[in-house]
Amino acid sequence: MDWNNDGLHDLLVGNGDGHVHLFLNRHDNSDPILEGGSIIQAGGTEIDVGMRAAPIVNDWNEDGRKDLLIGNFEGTIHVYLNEGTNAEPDFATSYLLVAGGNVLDIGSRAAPRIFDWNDDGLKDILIGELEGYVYYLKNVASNDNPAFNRAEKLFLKNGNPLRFPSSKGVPRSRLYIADWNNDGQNDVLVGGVDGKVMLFRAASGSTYTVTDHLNKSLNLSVETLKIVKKIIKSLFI
Ligand SMILES: [Ca+2]
Ligand SMILES: [Ca+2]
Ligand SMILES: [Ca+2]
Ligand SMILES: [Ca+2]
Repeated sequence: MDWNNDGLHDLLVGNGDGHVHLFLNRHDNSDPILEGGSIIQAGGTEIDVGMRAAPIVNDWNEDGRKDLLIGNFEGTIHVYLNEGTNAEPDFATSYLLVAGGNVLDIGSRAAPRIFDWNDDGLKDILIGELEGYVYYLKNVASNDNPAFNRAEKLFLKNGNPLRFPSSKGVPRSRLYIADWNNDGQNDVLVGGVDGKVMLFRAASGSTYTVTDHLNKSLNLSVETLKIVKKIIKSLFI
């Protein structure tokens, strides 16, 4: 993520207290050296989404300027549209994401990702949350003015909902989407509170349809990745 458009990757960090911290890279991309850090503001005051800020950067309204979407402990997602430039983002106000005619409330600890899940050319949202599930918000409008029906859970081929299991209380799913095994189908990586990462893999040659409303044929199976715990832990602290 290049916050100030200088070609150097920067770091944006959501904090437990609801703030979003920016650390600008003042060196290069092969050996980043980060500046001390500042708290992102909107309307002249520090952004505060309550608790457990989970920010993502995306040009939400497709006006060519990066915007900010922030999930939080309340289970909502705040949208901050950039009224400045890409080099100097500036935010005034925010609104809460709506789905199915109501303010989206996924429960708790909303951790969103933006991705065109059903491959129809419209960006969708996938959301991790407190209970370890992954919710899908299908964009039924446009890319410059997205609109969503109610959130649906992702399901596995066995009919169970995709969920990060955890022996340490609430799982707190956080996800990333990538074609992990390079078979041309998107897979889902989910991290949880215990520091582990699970891979939910779309099997090749699948004839299974997850659910009709997902409008996507996927055969999801699960593998636990034996990734060194201390490395993964550093990503989710
Ligand atoms: Ca930069
Ligand atoms: Ca924008
Ligand atoms: Ca889509
Ligand atoms: Ca794949």
